Amino acid sequence: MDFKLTEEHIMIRDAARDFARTELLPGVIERDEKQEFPAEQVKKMGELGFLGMMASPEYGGGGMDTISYVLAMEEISKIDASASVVMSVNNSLVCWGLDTYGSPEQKEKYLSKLTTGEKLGAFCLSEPEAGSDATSQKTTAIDKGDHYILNGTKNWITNGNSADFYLVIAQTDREKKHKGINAFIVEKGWEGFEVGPKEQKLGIRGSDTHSLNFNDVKVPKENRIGEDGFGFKFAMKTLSGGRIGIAAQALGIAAGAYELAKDYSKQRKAFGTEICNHQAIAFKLADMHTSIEAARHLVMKAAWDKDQKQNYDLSGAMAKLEASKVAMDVTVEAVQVHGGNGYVKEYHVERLMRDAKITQIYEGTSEIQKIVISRSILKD
Ligand code: COS
Repeated sequence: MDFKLTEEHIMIRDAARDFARTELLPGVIERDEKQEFPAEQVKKMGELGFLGMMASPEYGGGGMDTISYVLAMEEISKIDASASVVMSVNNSLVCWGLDTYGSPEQKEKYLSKLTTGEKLGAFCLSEPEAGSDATSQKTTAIDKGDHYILNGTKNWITNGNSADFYLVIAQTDREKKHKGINAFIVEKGWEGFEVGPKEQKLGIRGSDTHSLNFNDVKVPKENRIGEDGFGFKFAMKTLSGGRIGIAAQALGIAAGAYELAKDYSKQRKAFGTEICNHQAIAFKLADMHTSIEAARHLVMKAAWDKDQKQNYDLSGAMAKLEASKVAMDVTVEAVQVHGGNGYVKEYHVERLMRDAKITQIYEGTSEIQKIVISRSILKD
């Protein structure tokens, strides 16, 4: 067992930390307030290789391991969780899905543009009536020979308006239930494809979340991913890895809030001394640090499992379940340590608290993670 990071890992982590501090921190409060997508910053993330970290170098990716990816995700999330969700979706749902299951032609045409940030991706599984119950897809893709006709609505889609390429899950044959589901690559601008209104959100307000409407959209057959009927497995496999990214995001939100609270406690004075000298505050910091370290071990273990080609459905679900809980607990405490200042925007912790909540919801709610975990531990 070796808990040491390699020099390369440290370099990647430090590069992400520098980027977050110099490029994302300025303006993060304003973007949150105005619900403004960090377009310029995302472009730079693409140029620096943060949008296709694990993808094959042959298609412009960084060819890095999952440990590198979660280290970078944590650093970006400490500062700006709206930017890190863009990074997470593009890396672990869209690029990974295409790299692993796409045809050489799909990789050439789509993946090579997504890894560099020239184009942005979105992953479209959720529907108004199919979020957790993912097999109940109402969106249909009817086979018309050399193409499919896509109809339906997708909800809460990250990068909804900013994306160029969308991986869309749809039902081709209802009788076959989940075995009749397919995944397709759909391009923005295709006839019949409309981006719906932007959601007004509690947190990650800089990311743009939209519903999408597909009205008789013609999708060429070569844009189906994998064999006929592979779509549900594709979604599940992809989300298993996505959950490691979101776990890293939650970890970063928690760690960012903790670092702010620790620094603040060393400066703020009450009753004649810095507040960190009061046990009431010091014990909070001790609890925060301990729970963050525990979550970090789960996140790293899940990333390691993935890198070692071991099954990571269970470890990824546990990492997401725990890290997202820690993100909620720690950010609430970070606001408390800041007292009145914690409740105002310029101290950042109130935003991190709002951002934390979504990590218990997207890419599988905490309740879904418990289904995955309990089924896994009970099966033998
Ligand atoms: N990898 C590969 N295949 C998987 C899988 C995984 N991680 N999880 C499930 N499957 C397969 C199953 O093996 C089964 O296929 P077979 O019939 O060929 O064996 C199929 O998918 C259906 O699985 P299951 O019967 O377990 O389906 P359920 O309806 O019970 O749902 C859960 C399973 C709840 C785990 C699934 O629906 C889920 O993850 N839901 C949440 C989706 C989500 O994250 N939504 C958020 C939107 S994305 S932001």
